[in-house]
Amino acid sequence: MATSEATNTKTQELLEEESKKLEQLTLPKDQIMWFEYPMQLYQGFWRLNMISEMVPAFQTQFQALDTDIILASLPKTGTTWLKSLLFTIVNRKKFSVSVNTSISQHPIHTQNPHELVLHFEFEVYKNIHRNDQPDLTKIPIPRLFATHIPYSSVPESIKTSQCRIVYIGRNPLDNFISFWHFCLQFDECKSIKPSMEMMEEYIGMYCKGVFPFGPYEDHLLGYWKESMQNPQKVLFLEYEGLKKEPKMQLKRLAEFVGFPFSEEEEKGNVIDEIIELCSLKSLKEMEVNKNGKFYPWVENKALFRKGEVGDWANYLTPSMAKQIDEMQEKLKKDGFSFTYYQGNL
Ligand code: PAP
Repeated sequence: MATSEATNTKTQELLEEESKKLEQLTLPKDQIMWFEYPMQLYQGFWRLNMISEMVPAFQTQFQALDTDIILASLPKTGTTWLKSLLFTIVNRKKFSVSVNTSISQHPIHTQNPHELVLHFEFEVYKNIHRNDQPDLTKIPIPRLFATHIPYSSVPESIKTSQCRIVYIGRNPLDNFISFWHFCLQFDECKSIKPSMEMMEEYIGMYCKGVFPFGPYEDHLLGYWKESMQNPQKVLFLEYEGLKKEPKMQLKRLAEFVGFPFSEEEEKGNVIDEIIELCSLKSLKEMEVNKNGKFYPWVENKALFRKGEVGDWANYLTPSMAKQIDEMQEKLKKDGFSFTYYQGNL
């Protein structure tokens, strides 16, 4: 059997096995809607139906290289920001960030960060339904990829190879508010008139883990535990930490991915220039992010909102905030608490 046929059969088998398991579950078997998008429980997390074929294809077909760098996150925790930082750090010899050279030639000016670092389950495997396997041989090394899939479900080769994973976590209150605003920007949701009742309903789902790639605590703890047991494999970053101490966090990131800043670079302006180039203000003003559209269902500009820590306080009632904040208690039971977000309820 040809390799591609064999991998397609494996993908098919995995899909069938999962649908049998789902039939036996007492949990909701039917699809549940997250805004206008149906999703189903798959291997313990909520998978959007739009990626139902891409996920098993990624799981069965992807072969990690030791040099790969994989960014992992829940949606709305700082993925776009980290993609821009990672791409800029790793490629700084090829694409200078110095203001003395023509900075506008940097790819970040013409491509949204999601285009520069592709998500496995949305982009890399998107044509798999046509049996069209991606050709990953042309991607420059180190290959940069991203995923929202929880650690327990990433392909074996990611776990067993020497490739590195950078995870970004964010406090659940701001994560929910960011998610809420983002989803209302989907083309399909523009006619929705949001109300407090609707927000309450979505908070209920979010807290039960019923949202794309949730549950929240399983996702965060899965990667965090791996980062504790295997610190050379997974680097755990916090959105709030990147906001508070960007320089220090960038140094950690660059070192972890094998592109440390030299003494000369540290003395010069390189780190500050990367921070500036990838800042929310800078990305927001770029033409590609003001008027472009990378994902078919949403405009690029929806990816850049306020980028503030504590913005939840402008939207949530005290009881809503308390409900979401209880998720931090779940994290504490497993020994996790945010370093940079103490919460102030
Ligand atoms: P994604 O999962 O759709 O890629 P993601 O990038 O993880 O979304 O999260 C978007 C959040 O990051 C938004 O937060 P907010 O809604 O609270 O404002 C967005 O504004 C913020 N963000 C995007 N780019 C940056 C950046 N360069 N610096 C800081 N925050 C950013």
